Amino acid sequence: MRKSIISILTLLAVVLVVSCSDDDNKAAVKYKLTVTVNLPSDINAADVTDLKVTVKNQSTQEELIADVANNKAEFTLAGGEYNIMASGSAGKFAINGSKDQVGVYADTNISIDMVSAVSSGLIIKEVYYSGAPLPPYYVTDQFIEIYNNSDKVQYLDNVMIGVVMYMNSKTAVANQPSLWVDGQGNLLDRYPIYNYLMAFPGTGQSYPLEPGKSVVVAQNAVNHHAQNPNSPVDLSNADWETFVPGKGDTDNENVKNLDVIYGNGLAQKDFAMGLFINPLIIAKLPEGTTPADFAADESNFMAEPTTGRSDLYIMIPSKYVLDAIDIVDGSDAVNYKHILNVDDAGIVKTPGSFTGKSIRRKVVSIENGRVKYKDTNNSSVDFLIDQTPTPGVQPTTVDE
Ligand SMILES: [Ca+2]
Ligand SMILES: [Ca+2]
Ligand SMILES: [Ca+2]
Repeated sequence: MRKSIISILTLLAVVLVVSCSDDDNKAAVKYKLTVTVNLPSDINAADVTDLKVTVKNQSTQEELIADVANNKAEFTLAGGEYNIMASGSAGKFAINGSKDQVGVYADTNISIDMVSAVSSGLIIKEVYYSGAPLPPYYVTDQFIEIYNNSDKVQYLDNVMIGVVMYMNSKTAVANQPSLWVDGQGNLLDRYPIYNYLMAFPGTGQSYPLEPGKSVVVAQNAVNHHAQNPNSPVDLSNADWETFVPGKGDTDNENVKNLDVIYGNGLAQKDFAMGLFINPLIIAKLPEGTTPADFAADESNFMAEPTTGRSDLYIMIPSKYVLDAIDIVDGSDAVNYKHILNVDDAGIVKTPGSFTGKSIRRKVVSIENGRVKYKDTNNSSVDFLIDQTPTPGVQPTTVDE
């Protein structure tokens, strides 16, 4: 009896060894991925430097980087789904491109069309949107900080702030491919704004922002930490706040209010950013067009595709975007982009909600106290996640 048990165990062990090595063999199969990068037409190939391709395995998060030679980068990869990102620079231009959810289950060739961008003067330095640690449920302490990263005075007048619609409004499912696509499945070149579109008031040069200066825009300009010790911020000294009249929103009379330009049928009590997914843009219309003019033109509105809902969304053209961050929830297995590569070639994967943490742009240099932030139009590499919020405070050390 004992002997037969031992031989059964031995047999099991052999089976286990055999099946393990079988699995190892399967995992060991590798495929060749060749990525061809197509440079933007306005970029001279001779000016391009630091051209690299990064591939990231979506399940293991393993990352590989290869230099581009003769417009190609090659990888040897285990089978799986990959996010692929190409980046480089050409003088004052950052060039970027990406492709998500590329399945590599055989030798594979793909090409990426790159886009060029010059950093705008006004950038989003920091965003805190994730909510204070629970309990209690406390999410009114959100803020956005806008910084002048250029060497010239920039004007906040008529700069608009909006969250790009990131969910199916009928099912309330957030993490799914955007509905706002063309017949080929590509994101539209204008963005539907969720909830409220807000804008700075002013007549053109009413609100100058000097180089190296910032403004904090609070959802509510109050001392949140005093109201809820779990909230990391005191926003009572914010420069601006979002105030929606007639909805029971609070108004700190010492802090200037942004204008409400439009609220759609889902309009809430206040301008609220997404707690999990938060594709954020700041934009400015051409000289002479005010946000109110824009909102008076019905061709600038669209209903949500495919769901049959009639609520209209105001659509902000990509060409007017100053800065954008495609923030996704890193705890989701798969993430979807809502912002075009030309505005943000990457995504910021955050650890989720109710963390009391912000995301902040990396500091590339500090000269005579003047901070320069990284803005390659690729938030995957431009931002630090999981930061203790520092509204209105610029770092004193360089991040990279
Ligand atoms: Ca408010
Ligand atoms: Ca106020
Ligand atoms: Ca940017």
